[in-house]
Amino acid sequence: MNRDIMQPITDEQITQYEEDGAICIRGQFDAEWCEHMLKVCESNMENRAGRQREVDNDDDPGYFYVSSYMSRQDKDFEDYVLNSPAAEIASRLMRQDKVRFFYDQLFIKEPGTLAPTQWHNDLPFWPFDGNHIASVWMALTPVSMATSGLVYVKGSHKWNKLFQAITPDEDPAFIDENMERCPEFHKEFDNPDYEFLSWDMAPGDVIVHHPLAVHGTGKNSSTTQRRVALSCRFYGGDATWLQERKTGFTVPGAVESGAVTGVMPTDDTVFPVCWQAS
Ligand SMILES: O=C(O)CCC(=O)C(=O)O
Repeated sequence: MNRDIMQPITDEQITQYEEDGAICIRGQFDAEWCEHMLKVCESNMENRAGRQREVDNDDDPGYFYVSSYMSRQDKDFEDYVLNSPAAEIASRLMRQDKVRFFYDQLFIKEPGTLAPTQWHNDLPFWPFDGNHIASVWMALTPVSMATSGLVYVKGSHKWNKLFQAITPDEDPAFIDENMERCPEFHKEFDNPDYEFLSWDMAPGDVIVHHPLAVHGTGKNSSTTQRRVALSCRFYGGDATWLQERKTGFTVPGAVESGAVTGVMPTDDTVFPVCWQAS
């Protein structure tokens, strides 16, 4: 399984990430990573390492499974976080010479799942502030808009807006009533005021997005194709802790390790360095 990126991240890709807030990067993970991590992610639905959320409504023939912090309990996820090319990709797109790990999150939508991923941006979910927090969302199955692929509002990271954090199960602990609910942008697909980005993806392709990029998905309309994606968040640069954020999101060990508002957390156990330039 490859540790280093398989081809350089280009200046054009960095500019695209900065301008659009999201970019699809292909061909950076070898087949062994893709096959191995698909198995690891699928078995997580059985062994349940990490912290789970799910949508399993009676009126939904599918099932939406979300797990976070698997890497704290499962060596295979830890190995991916620390030793796959994901951190280097994030680092280079953010023009950072070093990134730390924030958390990993798994999203599985069974065939026929009606539950969307509601339109949102990520920063309001987290006790963090800053621009240099990139999510690397890796497709482990074929993904298209029909199978609940992500759609982004191009350039929305520059609006400097925080929208209410809506978890898949709509946990009220996350919702800051002082924030605006994110508009339902699928109703704006024909509106020329917005441009939307989405990609058909093969296993091993990744989308990297900015913490303020607005994104969401529709249902998984396939009757046969499960959609599996692994999202890892890395930070550096201007990222700082924000204890006062109203969110149900807790980072195991963070406060005990001395994370304080306005300062980048640098505890090497809770937030290990995953990649740095040599
Ligand atoms: O995969 C999904 O449905 C949601 C992913 C997402 O919102 C994220 O990784 O930030």
